Amino acid sequence: MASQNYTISENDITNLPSSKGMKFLIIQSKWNNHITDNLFQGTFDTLIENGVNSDDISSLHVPGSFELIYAANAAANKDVNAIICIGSVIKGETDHFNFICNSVSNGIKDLNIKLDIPVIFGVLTDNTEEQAIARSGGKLGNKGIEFAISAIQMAHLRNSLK
Ligand code: DLZ
Repeated sequence: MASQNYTISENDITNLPSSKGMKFLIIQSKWNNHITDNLFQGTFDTLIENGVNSDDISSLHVPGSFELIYAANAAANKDVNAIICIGSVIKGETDHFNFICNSVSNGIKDLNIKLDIPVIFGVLTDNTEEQAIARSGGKLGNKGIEFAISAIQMAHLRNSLK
């Protein structure tokens, strides 16, 4: 599978410009929190490893991934360089999975068009819990690392366009 060979975490992390002084907001969905806690940790640790001061990382919690959109929009007036939305949607027996995945991906896409702040789509959309575990600190790594790297890259891109 393509994602198994995607090594953004190893390749890009060494080439990132320093992020000292930058501010990041992480919004974490508590649904499937055994997954999102690990994603948060991977994100947080990677920001710190790249020079971000822990005082410059703020966080908010929302009940489920659907609420990430409201929170990111409402928080957009905060003094941050990028917002990282973290969630985990796992397919169940009903169509709810599709509604949530479509709403959240479209909602975050809309925020990126509307807002001046980059909003990172840090939402895992897995068919099984096993897949979610594998991507949140398991055998396929921790996608939180990639969310942080994307946020840093987009924060620098935004600065370069000002
Ligand atoms: C309702 C629901 C379901 C069934 N599954 C998930 C999920 O897998 N991941 C997730 O983040 N949230 C889920 N939710 C909750 C919705 O995101 C939302 O919180 C509720 O529908 C209330 O608006």
